[in-house]
Amino acid sequence: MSLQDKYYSHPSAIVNSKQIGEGTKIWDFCNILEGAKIGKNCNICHGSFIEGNVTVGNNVTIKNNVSLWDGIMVEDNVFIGPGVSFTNDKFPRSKKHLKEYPKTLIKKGASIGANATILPGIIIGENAMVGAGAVVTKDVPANAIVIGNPAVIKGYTDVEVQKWDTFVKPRNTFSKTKTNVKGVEIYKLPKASDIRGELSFVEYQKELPFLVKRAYMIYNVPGKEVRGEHAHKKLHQFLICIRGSVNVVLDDGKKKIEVTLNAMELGIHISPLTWSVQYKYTEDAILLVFASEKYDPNDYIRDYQDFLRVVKHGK
Ligand code: T46
Repeated sequence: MSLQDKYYSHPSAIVNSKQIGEGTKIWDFCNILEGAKIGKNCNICHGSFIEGNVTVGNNVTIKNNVSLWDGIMVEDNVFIGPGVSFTNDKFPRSKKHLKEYPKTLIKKGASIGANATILPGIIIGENAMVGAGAVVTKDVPANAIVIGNPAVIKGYTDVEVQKWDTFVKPRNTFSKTKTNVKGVEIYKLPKASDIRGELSFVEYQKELPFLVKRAYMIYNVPGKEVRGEHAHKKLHQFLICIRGSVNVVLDDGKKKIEVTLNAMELGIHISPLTWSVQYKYTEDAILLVFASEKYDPNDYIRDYQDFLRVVKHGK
């Protein structure tokens, strides 16, 4: 069987690459240069241009009029919308060429909306979603939804919004509720209210499931900033937003929830091996965190793929 029998290319397409996977379709007026590596079952639509130092994984969709320049890597199951503009030179000048082009990486399952622009050297994380027309100037974390120019994080894909006030018990009593994310519980803390004001408290083995070796506070966070984006190997944490409001995304590798911490009497217990993101801080927000261990940079898992691997295989 010849190479051409394994994939389809429209008669008007120019295909000089010899590394095209089975079942791939290359439509009219595409141009695929020698050296480009294209996986199986891809769909490369009208007018797309792919340079030689480009790798495209399996099941990738590239809609009309997309150019993939040298240095771009696209992993499996990525969707690239029509007219998406990739770039590989931050300060282009006519007839001046870089010795080496920055590497742009679009990770597994990510989608890029129509006419978005991706600056050179950007990494777009697993399952991220780039909105139509966004201008992506910074790396996009796994599962993030970004929009605008410059693109900012507006949310996370596939999160179930956890409304805490729908299931907590009446005020002034303590309650603890499991969530759909393994190892994450939401606590409604007790509160003593009287004419002098209010007092909320947490006590080990009642409202606090671990002994505290460390506490820290996060505050003065500019509204568009996103913190966290990591998991811990051994650390238990308990989060209380003691002023303002912050959204917390929690992910056990299978399910994701988003909780808005906007009341003093609300706490979240986060067990080890939970991917956590904190964002949408209000200007006045103060996040108080109790931690079961002293600070240890080696306890962090910062790469989402590593996190999924550890959750699945234990290492
Ligand atoms: C988490 C979320 C909720 C220390 O030196 N000691 C500490 O106890 C902590 C927490 C941090 N640091 C240093 C390490 C970094 O140089 O403070 C700097 C900022 O920390 P990081 O970038 O980790 O901040 P966040 O907001 O991304 O994450 C923090 C916690 O580190 C993390 O465990 O779950 O808050």
